Amino acid sequence: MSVLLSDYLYQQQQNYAVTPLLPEVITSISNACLHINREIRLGALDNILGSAHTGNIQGEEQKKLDVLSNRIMIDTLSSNPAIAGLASEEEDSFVTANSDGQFLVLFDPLDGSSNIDVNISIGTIFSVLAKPTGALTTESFLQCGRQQLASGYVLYGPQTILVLTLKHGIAMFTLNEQNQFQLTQKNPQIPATTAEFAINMSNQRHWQPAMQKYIAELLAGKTGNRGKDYNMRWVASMVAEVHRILMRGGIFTYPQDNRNPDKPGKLRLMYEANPMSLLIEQAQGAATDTKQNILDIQPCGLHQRVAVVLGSKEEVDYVTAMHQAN
Ligand code: AHM
Ligand code: MG
Repeated sequence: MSVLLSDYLYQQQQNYAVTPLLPEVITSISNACLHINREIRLGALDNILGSAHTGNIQGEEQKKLDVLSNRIMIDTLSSNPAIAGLASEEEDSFVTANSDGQFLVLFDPLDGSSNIDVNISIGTIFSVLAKPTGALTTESFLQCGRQQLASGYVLYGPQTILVLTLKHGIAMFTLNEQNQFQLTQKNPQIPATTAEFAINMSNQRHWQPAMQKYIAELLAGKTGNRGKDYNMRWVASMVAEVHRILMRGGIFTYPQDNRNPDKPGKLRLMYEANPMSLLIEQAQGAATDTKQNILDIQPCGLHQRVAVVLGSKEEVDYVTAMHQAN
């Protein structure tokens, strides 16, 4: 018998001490993603490709679909009374939703923006936190990744796939013909070793020495000290890279580079690194910023950037140790 997202959420409530109303928050997120999915599938037919001719707080050009997805997330989630506040990669500051809400939702509404117009996999990434008591402020959101109650992503690829953790393993759902998320895989385990890496090689000249040395070792192949040939993939959509790693292992990194010392890495801690790191840990992988476990970083800003290394545990431990030896 098929298990739908609603069945799975009910089972989680029966089997574990899931925070009351958290399943409803996940349902709202999935409803928003179903709406985003419909828009993406229409593409040029709905005149939603191309630039919005606006920029976000991080100075990045916004696509029409970035703006639309952000709007859909905010409108859908604000209508759930359990949600107190929202933080989005595309918003300057947090958005107040419902004064009696108990949850905060943080999201990258459409990750992989450079792939939107070329029909390559993109996704929505989300993270759910409990709202601390008292007035809603930026500080309410600045909780370390380990405090997340749930996280996940929806991958808009050849299939639309929701991957979710409520911190009791991972569940993967595929969008079925009835437009419902149907459970298709439970608790994938990332193999501890791998021979596949993902990094944007065009930035090589900007990397720090430890990352230079690590990637050189991988490129040396069988005859180098790692003793095996490595394969490389780079989709330029973190959602697609993390999905591949959950399915068959691998290591993904967007490292710190020397171009902007004030910005350690490109990816955002609250909207990308934390939710993905929780999923990776729930699947027996590891995630660091080359210095510490990403989930232990105490955030200092909503849009904080961080270096990311995640995936197969032995490989992540190896590259992290190399950085510490430096
Ligand atoms: P975005 O949130 O603006 O789409 O940026 C994040 C994306 C990640 O999905 C991906 O890993 C990375 O940026 C790709 O960057 P690059 O284009 O430098 O390879
Ligand atoms: Mg992103």
